Amino acid sequence: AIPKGDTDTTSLETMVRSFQDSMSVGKTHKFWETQPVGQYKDLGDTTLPEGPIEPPTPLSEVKQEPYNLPSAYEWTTCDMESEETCDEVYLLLKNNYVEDDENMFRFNYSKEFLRWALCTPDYYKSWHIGVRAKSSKKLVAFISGVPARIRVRDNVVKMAGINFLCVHKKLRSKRLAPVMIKEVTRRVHLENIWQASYTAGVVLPTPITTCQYWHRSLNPKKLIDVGFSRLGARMTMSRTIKLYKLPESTVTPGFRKMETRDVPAVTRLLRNYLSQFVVAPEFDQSDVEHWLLPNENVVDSYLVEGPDSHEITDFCSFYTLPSSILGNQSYFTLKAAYSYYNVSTKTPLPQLMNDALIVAKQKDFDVFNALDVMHNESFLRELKFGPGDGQLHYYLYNYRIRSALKPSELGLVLL
Ligand code: MYA
Repeated sequence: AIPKGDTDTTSLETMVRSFQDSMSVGKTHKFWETQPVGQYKDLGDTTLPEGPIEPPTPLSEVKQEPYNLPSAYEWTTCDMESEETCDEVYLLLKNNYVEDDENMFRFNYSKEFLRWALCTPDYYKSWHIGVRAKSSKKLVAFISGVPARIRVRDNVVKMAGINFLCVHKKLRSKRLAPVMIKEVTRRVHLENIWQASYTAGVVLPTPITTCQYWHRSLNPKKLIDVGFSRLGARMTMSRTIKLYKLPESTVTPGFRKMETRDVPAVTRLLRNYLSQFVVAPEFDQSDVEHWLLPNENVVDSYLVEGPDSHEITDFCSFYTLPSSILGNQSYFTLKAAYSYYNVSTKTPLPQLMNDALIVAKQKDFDVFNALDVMHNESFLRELKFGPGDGQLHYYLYNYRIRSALKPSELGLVLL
C-alpha cells in the first residue's frame, strides 16, 4: 500500500493490519507456491542452505516463445525512449497503480522518473513489457525489470530489479499478474540472469525483511486538509505548524548540490558505507552517475565538502514521487520526497538529514518519507518523523536467506 501519515502512533488500523499480515502466512498462494522463492513451510528450517534455490538451466532450455495471454490480449515491448509509449505507460500507472488502503492517494510517477527508473545504462528493452487489448491496442498492463548487481553477504549477484507491475482496474483478479511475472522471468532468463529483487505492500512468500514508512510533515496544514495526517491530540493547527517549522537555509558548512566531478568521491563513500549491510546494491561509478547525480524533479543529491581538504565526507539524497489526491476539491497532488541513500562520516546523520529536510522544504515538498532501513532509525524520531501505516516488504526471487533480516541490516532502496 502507498504509505500514509498517521500521527496517532498506536492506531487500531496498524494493529489490524499486522494481524492480517500475520494471518497471510496461513493463506494459500496458488501461484507463488510454484515459484523458487522462500516458502512459508520452510520458515525456521535452518538446514536449508543460503543462496540460489534452483540452479540456472542451460539457455537452450529456456522457453523461446512468450507465455499465452487470454485471446483478446497481446504482448508489446514498451520503448520507453519513445514519447508516445512513455505517455501510455505513464497514464496506465497514473490511473491504476498503487493506492493507500483507504483509496485516498495514488502514486503518480512522472514520465521523467519512469525513464530514469527504466532506461538505466545497460537496460534491456525486452524487459519493459506491456499487454494491449488486441482490438483497441489500448495498454492494459505493464511489468518491468532493470539489471542490478546486488550483494548478499559476500556474494555479488546479477539480478533483475522488478517494478511497476500494474493491471488495469477493469482486468483485476483474472490471474493476469502471474502470466506477466512468468513472462518477465522468461525474458530475464534469456539474458542468463536467474535472480530478482522487488518490493510490495502485500505479503507474499516470503519477505527477507519488512520495513516501515515514516513521514516528516513539511506542509502540515495541507497534509491535514487532505487527510494524509491528523491533528495530534491537544494540538491546534498553529501549534502544529510551529512544531514542523524549519530554518530557511541549510546549516552545515560545505553542504552543496552534488555535481558530475563528485562521482568518483561519492562512489567511494557510498561503496564503503554500503559494505556493512547484509543486502545492498554494488554500485560502480556509472551506477552512481545514473542513480545519484541530480536529475531535475527526479532525484536530488547533496554532499558536504570539507573547507580545507575539499574531501567529501557526507552525502544525502531523495527522489521525487508525487501522489494524486483522489476526490479532493482543493488539492490534486501531494508532493512527496523519499529518502534514498545517505552517508555520514563527519556530519552527524540527524544534522545532515535536517539539511535534507530544509532543501526539500525549499523545493516545496509537502512531506519527506523514509523507511527504517540502514541507519535511518538514528534520525527519524529526533527529526519529528512519525510512523505511517504503510509497510513495505522486500523480496528476493530464487535466492534463499537463512532468516529474515532487520530493516537496519538492509542497505537497499527500491523505487
Ligand atoms: S509491487 C506494485 C504492484 N502493483 C500494484 O499494487 C498496483 C495496483 N494493483 C494491480 O495492478 C494488481 O492488483 C496487481 C495484481 C497487478 C498487483 N507482487 O492477476 P491476479 C499475486 C507479486 O488475479 P490482480 C511491484 O511492482 C497474488 O498473490 N505478486 O491479481 C513489484 C496472486 O498470487 P497467489 C502479486 O490483483 C512486483 C496473484 O498475483 C502482487 O489482478 C514484483 C493474483 O493475480 C504483487 N504486488 O493483479 C512481481 N499482487 O495466488 C514479482 C498480487 O500465488 C516479481 N500478486 O497469491 C518476481 C521476480 C520476477 C523476475 C525473476 C527473474 C529471475
